[in-house]
Amino acid sequence: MASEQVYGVTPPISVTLPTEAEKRASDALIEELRRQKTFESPSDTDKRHSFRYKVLASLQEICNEFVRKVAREKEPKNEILIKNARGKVFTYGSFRLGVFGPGSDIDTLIVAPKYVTREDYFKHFPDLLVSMAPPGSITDLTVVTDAFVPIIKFEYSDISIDLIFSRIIQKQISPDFDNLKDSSLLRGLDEAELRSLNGTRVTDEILALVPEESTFKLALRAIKLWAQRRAVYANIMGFPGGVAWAMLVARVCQLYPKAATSVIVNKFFLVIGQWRWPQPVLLKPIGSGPLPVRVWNPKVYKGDSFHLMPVITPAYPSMCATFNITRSSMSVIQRELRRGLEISEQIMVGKRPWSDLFVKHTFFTSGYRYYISVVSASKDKEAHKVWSGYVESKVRMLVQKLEQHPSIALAHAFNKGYDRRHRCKNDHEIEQVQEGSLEFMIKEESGSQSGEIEPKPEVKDGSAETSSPVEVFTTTHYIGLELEEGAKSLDLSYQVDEFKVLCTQWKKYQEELQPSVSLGVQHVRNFNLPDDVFDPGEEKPQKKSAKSM
Ligand code: 3AT
Ligand code: MN
Ligand code: MN
Repeated sequence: MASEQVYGVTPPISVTLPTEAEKRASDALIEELRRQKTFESPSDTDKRHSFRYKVLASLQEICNEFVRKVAREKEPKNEILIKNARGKVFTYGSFRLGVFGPGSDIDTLIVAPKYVTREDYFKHFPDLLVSMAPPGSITDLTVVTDAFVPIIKFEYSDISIDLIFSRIIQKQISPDFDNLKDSSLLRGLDEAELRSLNGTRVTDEILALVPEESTFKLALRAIKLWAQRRAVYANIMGFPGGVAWAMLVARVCQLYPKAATSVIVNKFFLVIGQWRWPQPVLLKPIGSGPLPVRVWNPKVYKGDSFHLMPVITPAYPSMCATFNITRSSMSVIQRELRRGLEISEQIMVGKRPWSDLFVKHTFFTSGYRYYISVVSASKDKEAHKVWSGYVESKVRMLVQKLEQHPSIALAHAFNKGYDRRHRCKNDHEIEQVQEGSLEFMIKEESGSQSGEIEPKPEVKDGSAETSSPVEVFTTTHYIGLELEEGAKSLDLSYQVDEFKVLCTQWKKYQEELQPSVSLGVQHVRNFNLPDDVFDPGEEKPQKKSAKSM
């Protein structure tokens, strides 16, 4: 008997083939995913898909021209080098994984020969891009040189592109160079370059490690939709991100190599919900490699032993994709996995529809009685991007401090921040906005998300208002609090102060951003939550009247 390939670090749990009922459940699931618009509408998907490949081909051409330009600049006499100068465009993210949806961007990576540096990339690529692409097709070009992964972002004929860069230590890129599997390609690279190559390497490994790609992709679409609806999708806020959810689904596919999509989704909730954390989820044994770089290992690195739900990337150097998970987010995730199991069990026996699985979260409607809001505010749009991004990346730290408070059982950070704009007439109004007031908020008209809005005509009311109104930008994060039974006091000033110190210690805050930005942290009762966190038809919690006692 020919032995079949075993995927993963243990033998499968079951190799049974799908039953008719399971196949029907898969069809119903795909039907529901369509209804929920996780696929592009079939009418124009082919057209758009071929258009995306045209955009990628154009980027490949621009990439080659860019490498040639650097070759000419650095080795003007080396004709052979210039003649063979080319780079290679790879993709990663949801496009590479095959779970591209209507709101997705295309995540792309440029790989260049060793004489091309990141500095060259940032110096030449943006201009070449604009001059080589069809006139007017490149918009919203943003260059972020000092990020964890340095990146150029833009829209190419309304397709969002994330473009990152790495060189490899080779004099030339051969015309048939088409994958990044070989770990020795990582030799001689700096950390940013390693991270840039990592996205594609991890995606490719995941795809290579699942027994049936099409089943994996459909199941992943379902789990991504579920995680987004239930607000447990967001790396930065302490939940798994796209890559981590993909690896979790991939592991379940390995354990049920022949199963139908519906079964994978159902078993996902079973297997991941009952996982014996902190045992890591691995798609293959953790490998060693040629570099003196850190590979995830809780026996060697104390820090790694604190990871609560480790999900480990398969490509060398293996890392934990879920190091952000906190005690609270873990219990929220587990609560959602239990819910998912309960509902999917009933779906599998025909007692409930798939739509029940994807019902929106109730974080604001019936989640908590007490919330904390974290408001980052700025008077300048550009400064606000920087400041709100930094504060967002620290909200998890506040969560961890709150978790330690004796009166708090759980501190649940909502997975997204709320961006708002306000128009203030004086310093007093600005202060109120900074402290969380929404009294001066500019109501965005639907359809004009970022368009400038005409200032309201000034109403002369006799009060002395000399300067013109200023616009204030805020981003607010909400943390729901579950109190310990019988908890009385809720003095969080120590935790809040520590958090503020943490944010305002930032060099960039001290040297550039202050005093045009600020940070406010407030208590909010559920009945005082702002209207805009509720969808039409959702019921806002009401204050219980004292008389009803
Ligand atoms: P979409 O379909 O685009 O919504 P996606 O999975 O492609 O889902 P992203 O485009 O946000 O998600 O991210 C693609 C990959 O880029 C995932 C991760 O490996 C990397 N990445 C994204 N954001 C960050 C970040 N802030 N730091 C490091 N890596 C990131
Ligand atoms: Mn993407
Ligand atoms: Mn992206």
